[in-house]
Amino acid sequence: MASQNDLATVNAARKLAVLLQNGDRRALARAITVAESSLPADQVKAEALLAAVLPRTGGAIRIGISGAPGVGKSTFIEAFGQLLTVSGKRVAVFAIDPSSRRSGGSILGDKTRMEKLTRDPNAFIRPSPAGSTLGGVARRTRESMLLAEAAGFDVVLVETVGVGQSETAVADMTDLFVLLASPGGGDDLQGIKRGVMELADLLLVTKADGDLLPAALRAAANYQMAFHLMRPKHVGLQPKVLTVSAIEGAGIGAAWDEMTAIHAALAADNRLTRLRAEQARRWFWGEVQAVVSEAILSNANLAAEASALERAVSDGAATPYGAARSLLAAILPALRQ
Ligand SMILES: Nc1nc2c(ncn2[C@@H]2O[C@H](COP(=O)(O)OP(=O)(O)O)[C@@H](O)[C@H]2O)c(=O)[nH]1
Ligand SMILES: [Mg+2]
Repeated sequence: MASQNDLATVNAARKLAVLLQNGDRRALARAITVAESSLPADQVKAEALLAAVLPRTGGAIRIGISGAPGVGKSTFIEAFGQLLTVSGKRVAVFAIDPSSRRSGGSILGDKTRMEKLTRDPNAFIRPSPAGSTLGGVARRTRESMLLAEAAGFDVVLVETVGVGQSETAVADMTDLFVLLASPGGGDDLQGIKRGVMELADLLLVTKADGDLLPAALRAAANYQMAFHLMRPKHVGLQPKVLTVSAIEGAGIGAAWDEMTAIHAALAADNRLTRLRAEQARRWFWGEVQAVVSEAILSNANLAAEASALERAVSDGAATPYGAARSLLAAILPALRQ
């Protein structure tokens, strides 16, 4: 019986894949909803769907957009996205916000800042998937990105909330990591962590307009100096620092030109292929951990065994490694049943 249900599910997935590959935005929205669902039937469907579209993925320029809250990410994406759609490109915008709930994801609140892009037929904007763990949220965003590529989107933007570990997660699923910084008052680099700067391929100083213009130019010079003192992320590709004003539309085209130049340089000598292969490899090992954890927690006996071992570790009665080995010994026969 189960296999007949699965067959129907797989057929439904194939139909959705065809609609998706025709570029239908509603099909993309539905496909992402299926991929985000935790219902077992949807999981079977999502897996079939992703397998069906996989050969059609990889065609987009994948760009992470990061920066502290209030720096101007959403306003920049509104202006940048329109520049791209006007030139005939199709743009998908995703977000990673592990703190978001269905009712109030960061982009949902920000849709007011992306009013025009939201209504643009060549744009697709999706709020962050809900989730308590960054890993779970990141997995769904990666899958959504693949689905958008299969639907023919040329540029995929992933916005981070600019706090916690989300920057690393986004840098690990995109080709380029663009860091936004606001014009500071003085010489300080506004507490942007060195680790985050090291992820950047390009830094954009925002709000370079009106009274803030001189401060923006000063900040840009300071950031450029800071990059000179760092080892570049990619050999021979020193990150540039540009100023932009999303409100006046200044510098947005230059920022895109720089992004395409970096992307072309990475593609030319296969670094892009290697980068994506390495990202896929890490994703796989992340999934191995996730799949094993899920298998444990969905089996009552194993879950009980795991929490007993967890307690033993917290109490100092067992070492984490020893406890993990004991759990593995319990899992192997259980999986064969
Ligand atoms: N002057 C100026 N203000 C901007 C610009 N871009 C964004 N802002 C303002 O900065 C604030 C935060 O912008 P938002 O896009 O929501 O930032 P996010 O939290 O990084 O997404 C808002 O009040 C914007 O109006 C800009 O280019 N120039
Ligand atoms: Mg925002």
